[in-house]
Amino acid sequence: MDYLKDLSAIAEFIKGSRRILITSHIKIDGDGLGSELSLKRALVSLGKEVKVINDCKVPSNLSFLLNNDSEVEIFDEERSSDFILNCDLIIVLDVALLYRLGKIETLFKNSRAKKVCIDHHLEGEEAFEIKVAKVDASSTGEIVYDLLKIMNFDFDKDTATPLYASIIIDSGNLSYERCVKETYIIVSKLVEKGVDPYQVHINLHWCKTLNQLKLEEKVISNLKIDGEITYSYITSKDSLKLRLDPLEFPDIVHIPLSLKCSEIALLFVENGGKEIKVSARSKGKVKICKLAKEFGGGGHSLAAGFVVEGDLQSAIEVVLKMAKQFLKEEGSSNLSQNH
Ligand SMILES: [Mn+2]
Repeated sequence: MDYLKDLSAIAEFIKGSRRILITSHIKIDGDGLGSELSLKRALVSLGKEVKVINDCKVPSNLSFLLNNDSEVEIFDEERSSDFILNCDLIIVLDVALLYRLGKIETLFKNSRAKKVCIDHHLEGEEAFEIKVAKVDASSTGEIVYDLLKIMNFDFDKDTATPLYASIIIDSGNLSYERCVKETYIIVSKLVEKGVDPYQVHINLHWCKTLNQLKLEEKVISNLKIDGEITYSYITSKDSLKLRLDPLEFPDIVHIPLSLKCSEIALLFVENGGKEIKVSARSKGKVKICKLAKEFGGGGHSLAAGFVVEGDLQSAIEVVLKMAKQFLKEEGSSNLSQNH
C-alpha cells in the first residue's frame, strides 16, 4: 500500500468523524503515549470530541507529558464502554495486534466505529479499514507527524512536545538504525515549534527516584556474561521491596547491553508467579525480533520482547540456550546491509 495515500485516507476519515477514540498498547510506552497526546491535542483543536483511553495508567516517568490527569482515561468498563462502542472512529497507535489492546480488545471488536491503525511494527492483524505499518519509521510519532502535516496542521509547543518525546524515546535519542535524515528534519521542525529538548531530557533521564537507581543496582549485581550474551534479572521480591514495576523502565535492559562484549542483552523480569517477561536487545549483529518470535513475541531488529511461562531459572535456561544457538546461526550474516 501507498504510505501517503493511506495517511490521506486516514485524514479523510478524521475529517468525517465527530467522536474519535485514540488508544495504544498495554504497558503504554513513550512512543505510544506521546503519539496519543499530540494527536489528541491536534484533533481537539480542530473541533473534534476526542478521548484517549488506555488499558493501563501512564507510567510515572512519562507523566510529565500530561497537561492534566484527565487527558488520558484508564479503561473502566462502566465509564469507557459507551464511547468505545459508539464513537465514529478508532485510531490505534503503535500496535496492530488486537490482544495488545488489553481490556479494550473486545469493545474494539464490537464497536461500530471505523478503525484505523498507525504503527511501525512487523507483526499485525488485518482488523482495520486502513493500516499504516511503516516498519522503517523510527517511531509511531514520526508517522503521526506525517499525518498531521498532510492535514496541514500547524504545530505549537503543546502538540510538538509529546511527538518530539515519542521520536526521541523510540529512536534511542536519535541514534538507532531507523533514524534517518527525515527523522532529524522532523525533530528540527518540532523544535522550531517550541519544544524544549533540555527540559524533555531532564524529565526523561534525570528525574529518577532513589528506588529506580536501586533497581538498576539490582540489575548490575545480577548481571551475567556468557560470551556475547549478557543478561540479568529482577525478581518479584525485589520489585515488591522497591515498590516498582520494572516494566515501566524499559531502558534498564541497556545495562547488560552497555558491556563492550555484549551482542545480545536479555533482561528477565519475574511477573507475579507464573510468567517471566523478557526484554531482548541486539547491538546489531542479529535481528533480535527473530529470537522473540521463537517465543511468541515480537518487536524490531534491535529491540524486542516476549513472555516465557514458568519460573525464573528455567526461563533463563531455555532462552539462553536458544539465544546461543540463534547467535551462532544468525550472527555470521551481516545485518548492517539491512538497515
Ligand atoms: Mn513505537
